[in-house]
Amino acid sequence: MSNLYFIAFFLLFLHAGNSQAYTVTQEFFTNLFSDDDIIGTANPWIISGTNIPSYKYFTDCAGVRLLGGFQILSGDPLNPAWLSKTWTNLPPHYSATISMKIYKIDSWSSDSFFIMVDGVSTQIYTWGTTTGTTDICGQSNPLINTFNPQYNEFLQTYTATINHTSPTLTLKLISSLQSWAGSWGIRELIITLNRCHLSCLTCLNASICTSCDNGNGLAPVGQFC
Ligand SMILES: [Ca+2]
Repeated sequence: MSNLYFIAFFLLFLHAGNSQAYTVTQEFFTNLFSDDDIIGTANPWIISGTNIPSYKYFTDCAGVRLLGGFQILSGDPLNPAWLSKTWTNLPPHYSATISMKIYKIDSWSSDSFFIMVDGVSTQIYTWGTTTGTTDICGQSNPLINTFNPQYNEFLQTYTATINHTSPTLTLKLISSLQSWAGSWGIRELIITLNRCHLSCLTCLNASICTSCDNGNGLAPVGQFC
């Protein structure tokens, strides 16, 4: 290896060490949160839909607290319940990792649940009358002589890393449920950003800036500023 290559790799190593994850939010991990933590913060959640209550936006399901849940976030033929929150002034980044636990509660009939980022669906789950194996909250299955799983609950763990560069990120959750018969809730939401190198204004990934925030041009070696 020539000295020039050695220096180039050394510079790359130095710069790569400067990139880092940035936590946008981490919420709804305890069993103690309340409306104050949902709609009473400086950056409150927006909760909307025809059938949502005017207060108490949380429920408990089998010992854990959910944002939403049984008959808090349910359906309507025209305006089903939805949640949304926007985070602003995000540092330069190239992707976002979003994770949460989603609780399907009671009767869904090939209805879908949409995870949307900046107005675009990043994940669609479709759940039916046989989704879920245990009846842990919400309404109970009718006591009839045949197995009836319609009102069982189902826990969906979601984790995805998506391309994202905007300084603003809006998360919206909504279902296609038509009525009160089915509900949904979430908990343990985490959003992290995979940051650009600290010298970048924008970047393609942790190693390649596409513009600089300090008036400098891109360096000839390693694509940093
Ligand atoms: Ca149930």
